[in-house]
Amino acid sequence: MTGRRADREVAVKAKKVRTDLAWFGGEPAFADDIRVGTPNVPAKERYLELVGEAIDRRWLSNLGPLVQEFEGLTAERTLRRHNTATGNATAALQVAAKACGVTGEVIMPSFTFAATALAMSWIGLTPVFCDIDPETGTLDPLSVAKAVTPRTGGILGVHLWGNLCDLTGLDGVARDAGVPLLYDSAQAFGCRPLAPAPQGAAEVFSFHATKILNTFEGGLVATDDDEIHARVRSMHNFGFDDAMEVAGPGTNAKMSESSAAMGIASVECLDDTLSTYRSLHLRYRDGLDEVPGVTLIEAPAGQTHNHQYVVVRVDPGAAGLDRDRLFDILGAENIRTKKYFAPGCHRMPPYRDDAVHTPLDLPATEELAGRVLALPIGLSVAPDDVDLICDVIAAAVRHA
Ligand code: T4K
Repeated sequence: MTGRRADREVAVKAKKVRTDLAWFGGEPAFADDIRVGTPNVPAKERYLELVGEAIDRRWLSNLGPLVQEFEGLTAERTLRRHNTATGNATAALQVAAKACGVTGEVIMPSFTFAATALAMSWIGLTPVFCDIDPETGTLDPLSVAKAVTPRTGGILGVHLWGNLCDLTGLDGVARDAGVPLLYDSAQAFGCRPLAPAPQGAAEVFSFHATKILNTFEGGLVATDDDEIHARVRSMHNFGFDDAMEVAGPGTNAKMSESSAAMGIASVECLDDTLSTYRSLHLRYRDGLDEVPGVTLIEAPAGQTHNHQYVVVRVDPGAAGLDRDRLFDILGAENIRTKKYFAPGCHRMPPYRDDAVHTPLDLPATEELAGRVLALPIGLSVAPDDVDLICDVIAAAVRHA
């Protein structure tokens, strides 16, 4: 037995193992909501200092000094040659797709946050949904290869929950198809392959309030390609060239100085944040170890991970209750979980009523979408909170 495990058992004994549940009339485990997605604010004073300087400078947007500094700092984490900060990841996906020359149909997973698909549809591209690896939740290269047609104009992988896609497999499919490969890395800041691997023409990160590193709203396009980078720089800033003349198509996808201030303050202490997430993740692993039918989805080998999401898979046969029932039971305890990501995009309007998107045979997607539940994690979640959440889950399974 590990030292930490022994400590935990002592703590659990001292605390009284839960037998009652609010769902059945007991007192809620938490007086106030404990939520997935509560924003991290690891360095409020530093943020206020930086944003104060921006206000005094009277330079609040349009590629100001804080945005430039933030872009430089993120390069240490993305390990890409070029980084362009944006107002959010949805706009960044659109700029990246345009800058990479994606046209027509884009092959992508259905099992992702809706923004992946909606960002593409909004710029006139057609998502074509493929199935995923049932263990990692990421795009299955075999499913992608089968979906390639002459209409395919790009492939968009999603590093779901920070789990990197099969980089080599997807690179091979994209090369065979002769189309650009992009990655939606919205959930994968801090997740990099340990060995060199092809990482696509461009990738996009999110710094939304709920992400491990947030800039209130924010995103980033990262690429190693000089020409793609030049197009991204121009397109995210109204199509301006270096002389500030409109030289091509563009939009406004710029990050503000206020967002960059939050980003700088947060990235400066990112190592501590990552370490907190890692230890909370391990604590969940210990706490759920012996709960039948509730399995923590583990980080794949061969990469660094941010542990931004703690996702469990609920197998009703072994747990005696399904994911939706567990969601309700936890909600009654003021534990606000999220069904990340259900339903699959192909089952959402505007896709579900469109013959291109449905009916689709995506068995791994349907299975995971019906079983996964994201549990609270973040700088506002204490180790004791994790113990209590695990105890509630264990009690729910015992009751079932
Ligand atoms: N691609 C992927 C794969 C993505 O995951 C995302 C975003 C994108 C693209 C697009 O990135 P952005 O354009 O947003 O940069 C949330 C986030 O809004 C969304 O950014 C994120 N993915 C997604 C996974 O999670 P919802 O619909 O779950 O948000 P909501 O309002 O239910 O909030 C989630 C939880 O966070 C709740 O428990 C409430 C809590 N919360 C939220 C906010 C904003 C707070 O406690 N405080 C807050 O300020 O999408």
